[in-house]
Amino acid sequence: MRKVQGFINGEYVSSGVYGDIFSPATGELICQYDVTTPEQVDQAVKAAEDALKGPWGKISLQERVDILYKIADGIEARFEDFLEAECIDTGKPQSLARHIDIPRGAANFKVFADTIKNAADEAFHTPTPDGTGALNYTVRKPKGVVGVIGPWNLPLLLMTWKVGPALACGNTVVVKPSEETQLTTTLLGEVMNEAGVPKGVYNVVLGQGAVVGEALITNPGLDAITFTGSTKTGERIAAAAAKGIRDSSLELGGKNAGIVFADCDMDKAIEGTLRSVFANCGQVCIGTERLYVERSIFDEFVQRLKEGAEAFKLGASDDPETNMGPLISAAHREKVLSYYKAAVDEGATVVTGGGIPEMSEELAGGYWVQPTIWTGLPETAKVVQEEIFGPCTHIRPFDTEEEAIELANDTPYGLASSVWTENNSRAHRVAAQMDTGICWINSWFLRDLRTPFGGAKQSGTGREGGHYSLEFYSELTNICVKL
Ligand code: NAD
Ligand code: 6OD
Repeated sequence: MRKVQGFINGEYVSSGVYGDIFSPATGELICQYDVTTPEQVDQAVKAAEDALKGPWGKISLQERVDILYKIADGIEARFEDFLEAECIDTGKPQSLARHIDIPRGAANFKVFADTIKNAADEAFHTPTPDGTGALNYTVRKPKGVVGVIGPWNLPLLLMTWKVGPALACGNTVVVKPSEETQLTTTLLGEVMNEAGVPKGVYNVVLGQGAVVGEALITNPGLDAITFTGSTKTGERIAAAAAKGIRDSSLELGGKNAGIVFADCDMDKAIEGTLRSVFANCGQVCIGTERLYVERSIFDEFVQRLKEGAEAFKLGASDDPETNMGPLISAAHREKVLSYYKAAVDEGATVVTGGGIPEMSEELAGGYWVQPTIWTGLPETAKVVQEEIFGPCTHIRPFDTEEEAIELANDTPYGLASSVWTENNSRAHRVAAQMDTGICWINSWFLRDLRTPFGGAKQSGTGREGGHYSLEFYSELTNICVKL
């Protein structure tokens, strides 16, 4: 059986206390991880503090950039190892992780190496009463030790999305991956050593959020906390960060809407919506769980989405035919199934799915659910209001553009939205009125890592990506020179 250990000061460490990891695909015990003790969390933070004072704090920007490129090269060189680890942990199809999770793991280091290398900082010539003036310019410095806490849905992608810019800005990190998915975060320790990252710059602690996560976020040695996960945990992170006035970046939950106008390209809208609802078995924070479709095309759209949903091939991650995996855990399946039941209890028409699929004997113990579509519910229904994080969506007809915008925005969340129309004016007009951090027009999850990413309302605070990440991961000193 696989064993996973925390990574502190450049070495894998043991505590002798183990936690279990079960395969999402089969339900079998597949891995044991070494639960990091509170003393080891302190050691990890201390190692990160010391590394800031050591060689990492002294190397040139170019050397740091070169190291970030070596980390990216290291991930690419061990692509198949990362792919296998990510798919064992999550059960997701290799066909998905091969094109999204692992390449983004490498890209997150390259992009932020380029961003920091090309960052231009401000300078101002300031008039003074004596006429000689002053020059103001800014020096960018690391914030210090950054705590990085991630979820289980895109483990490598979302962890490196934070670690890449944090290291680019010269910080050191202590990472706590989700207790469900730790393989790629710990494997990255080997790549860090091979790339010449000094000891203590990248540390990993393992365990439950309520225990090991708490020990990390309450450690006064952290200078900032960057978090991706649920809104509920985000509130706890923000409260912990407030002690000591530490900065936090919070990328949280969503209840994302898609608006489909009658003038859309139907083939593209169906193809894109099948991805936005069902990719990663619906476990994507930017996924579409509410669809508003113009009445004249409603029946056709529902029928075609149903056909697409029923064509998904659920199966083992290494089967090239598989394009949908299981949910992450037994507990998460219970949660998703409770929403499937709530939809029926509240009077939904179940267009497709709604239960547990029949799987082969080998996979029968896994956490599988059917891709599911509902219609006919009021906006007040639980499955229309609350984030489910499963392969499901509710579809409702609308009659006017104004009505669609109002329905889409009527949620406490504000992460992502998508608009499907071939009318350019309408596309831009509607997108600009979406109360979300990102709005895709005729696309979904099309990413340019230089752009701001984050959530409005209860979907988070702050933006990361491109120079927005540099703002979070650096401390600025303005230097004012009297001339
Ligand atoms: P979660 O909030 O339960 O856990 C996220 C991480 O926080 C885990 O590592 C967990 O161990 C840790 N944690 C939990 N309690 C903690 C505490 N008290 N102190 C410190 N750490 C603690 O979220 P999840 O179930 O892993 O992920 C699913 C959620 O994440 C969904 O709501 C989804 O929308 C959200 N998400 C958001 C984004 C985004 O970019 N906005 C991306 C992915 C997932
Ligand atoms: O693409 C990204 O940078 C990003 N943060 C995606 C988030 C996906 C949520 O599950």
